[in-house]
Amino acid sequence: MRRITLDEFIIANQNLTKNASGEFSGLLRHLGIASKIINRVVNKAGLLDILGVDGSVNSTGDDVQKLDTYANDLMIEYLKNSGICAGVASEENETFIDFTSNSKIRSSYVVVFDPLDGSSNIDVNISVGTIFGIYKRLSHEDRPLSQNDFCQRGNELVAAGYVLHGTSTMLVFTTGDSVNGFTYDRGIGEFCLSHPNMKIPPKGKYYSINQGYSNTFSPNINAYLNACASKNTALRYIGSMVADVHRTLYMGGVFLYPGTHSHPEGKLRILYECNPLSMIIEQAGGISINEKKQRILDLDVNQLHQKSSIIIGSKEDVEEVISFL
Ligand code: P6P
Repeated sequence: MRRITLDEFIIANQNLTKNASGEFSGLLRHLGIASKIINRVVNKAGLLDILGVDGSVNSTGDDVQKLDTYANDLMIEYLKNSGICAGVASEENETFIDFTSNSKIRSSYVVVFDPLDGSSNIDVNISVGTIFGIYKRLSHEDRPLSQNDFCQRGNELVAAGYVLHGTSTMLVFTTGDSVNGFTYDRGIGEFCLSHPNMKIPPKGKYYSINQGYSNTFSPNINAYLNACASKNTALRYIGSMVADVHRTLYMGGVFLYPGTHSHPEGKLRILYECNPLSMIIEQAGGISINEKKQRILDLDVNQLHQKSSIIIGSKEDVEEVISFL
């Protein structure tokens, strides 16, 4: 049986979601187009002299990979030219970008994204991905955007998703009622529904953490790690959050990035890493909290690049971690 495409799915469900506007559906479609173009370049990066660092450092101190810059520029261009996005906030940009200031754009939505999460893995051909979240703007459509349009709690997201460039390329997103996965079919150039209504197993067999920092984790986290070791629990850690969380969604388990000496509040950014992935995992039946046991989606966001610790995954696995906190 023919699989339905992303466009067909969006149109078929446009009447079901609370954001039924065609504008919102158009935004999802444009994110799909930008992802296909990023995918084309990611898949032949070694042939394009587009690997490696471009010599700059981003707003959170990470070396910017050439492909980061490419993916970032592309996401900004496609979302701006869509005419249905009021502005964006990206990991790669210090401040947000207001598309309305010099054009007729009067969109109700803004998009936050990490254009290529895990990009330090690009040169060694390990999975990377784009993470995005969509909010309704708070400011009036006749007014310029402000930082408040972006610094919204995760539970205000109207949609969240990611595109994972791995052995296959998958787009996984939710609009708040279910999580659906689409696999990219290069033969027809379309994302096709391959994983409808994804649910995270209540418990998995992997925990995922950069154990190399264990001498800087809290005693509670180390007590949990010792318990994992005593049960010979398997560890899987890719160093690309989008890939580690996707495996956790699909197979169950828990991903942890606790506070460390270099990142006491945690390293991962709330706006465009923790919140979108937390919405996905919660919609799939999982839990996502910080090391203080606060729900990630409830955290106040005061800065675009604000960081948090995160413990995200299967209900039973996260509850086990909570028992050590
Ligand atoms: P560490 C990638 O740079 C990233 O932002 C996430 O994708 C990933 O989970 C994390 O950092 C890896 O950090 O400190 O383990 O190298």
